[in-house]
Amino acid sequence: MRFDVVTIFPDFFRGAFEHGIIRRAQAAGLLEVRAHDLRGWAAGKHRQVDDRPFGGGDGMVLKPEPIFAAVESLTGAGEREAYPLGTRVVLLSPQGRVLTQALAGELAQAAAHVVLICGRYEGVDERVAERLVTDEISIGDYVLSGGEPAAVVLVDAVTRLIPGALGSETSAVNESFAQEGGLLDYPHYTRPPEFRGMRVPEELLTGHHAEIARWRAERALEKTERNRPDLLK
Ligand code: 9D3
Repeated sequence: MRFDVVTIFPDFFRGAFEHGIIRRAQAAGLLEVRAHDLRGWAAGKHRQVDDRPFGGGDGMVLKPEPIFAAVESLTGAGEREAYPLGTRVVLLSPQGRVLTQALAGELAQAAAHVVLICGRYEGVDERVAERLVTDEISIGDYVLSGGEPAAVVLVDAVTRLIPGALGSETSAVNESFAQEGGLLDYPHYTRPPEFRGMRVPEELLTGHHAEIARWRAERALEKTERNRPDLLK
């Protein structure tokens, strides 16, 4: 699987893909991730990537020409219908559908090449969404300054679902259950059995598997009721 991130802040991604599972998946040849400077596709002496909005208003809008040139050079096509099979062009924007574990799974399964376009606060010329974008995606209902943090989140969530990217395949299956209508995780403890007056729950020290399972199920339900009552609906 290949990710190409198109951004006006390529330095934001320095180090972002050099840790943990993303690094391992790249080393194993399962994944390639590159961040590209949108300015490299901008024309003219000033390499201008943005301009003032028609109709007025604050701030600047990302111009269509450099983004079309970027997508054309990365996919070989200048319109959605002509992309090679398995190509997705994602616009990260607050107007997108919200990223879920199910959507991450769909991308991991169906996509071989994902181009991620990072928007900025002021916006992206709508003709990009109209002609180029296959998926407009948000990572949640809060305001970011741009799509860059969202691109890192998406690459992380999708990469862990690429077959072979995780140590064990079972953990990905368990996790997707835990966030798609299941419960939140139960609390975890390790040594020492007492730390600053806080004791590890007795049930976990007994070695009785049925009692441990019951304790974990109860605590998971308790935590879900407290932090994510929406998941119990
Ligand atoms: C004034 C209206 N705002 C839209 C709701 C403007 C606006 C806010 C933030 C326009 C762009 C942005 C920058 N954010 C992103 O590009 C972004 C984002 C986000 O802000 N939240 C969650 N997911 C994403 S993905 C890209």
